[in-house]
Amino acid sequence: MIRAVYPGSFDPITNGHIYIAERAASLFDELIFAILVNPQKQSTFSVDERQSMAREALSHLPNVEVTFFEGLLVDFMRREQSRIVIRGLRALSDFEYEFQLSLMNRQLAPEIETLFIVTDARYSYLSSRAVKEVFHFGGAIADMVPPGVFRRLREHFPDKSL
Ligand code: COD
Repeated sequence: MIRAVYPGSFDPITNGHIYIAERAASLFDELIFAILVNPQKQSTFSVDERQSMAREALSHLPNVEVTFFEGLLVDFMRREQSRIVIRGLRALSDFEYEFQLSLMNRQLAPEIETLFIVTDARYSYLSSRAVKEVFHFGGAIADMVPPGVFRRLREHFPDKSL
């Protein structure tokens, strides 16, 4: 049984994240969608909100479990007995950060491997930050996020609702 972990901030989950989760879920027996709780970093949505949006958006994938973690990813991986980290790549600009992250994790835990899944062209411009910014300035984001996230954004920022 091979279990992989797809970690991220997912603040909030977007259609790009869903695409990567779908592809990873088709490759492994189990996929843990792991949301980072970072007390040092202000997030737009609480961990409970991020979890519930992700659970709703990934409910069509029976082998995906949504959870959260604090602290080092490698410690979480060891607790979950997984050696595979999944990350998504959009463009060359992602590469430097992802490369650094993966080498740092390998330094901390040599048994862990990072696997990259290339996004679909439809989602190559999508990020959680950009979605929130577009929404904030009144742009249309309904095609970029699942319906539950759109709804939560409207609840979170009622004065910005389209
Ligand atoms: N299409 C495809 N993939 C996408 C898209 C898209 N449109 N948007 C984002 N992605 C990918 C990202 O490239 C990333 O691989 C993943 O989805 C998650 O993205 P984010 O932005 O939600 O998550 P990050 O980059 O903030 O996650 C960083 C971690 C939480 C993994 C990292 O900070 C971490 O492991 N922290 C724990 C502390 C630790 O262990 N530190 C040591 C390593 S430095």
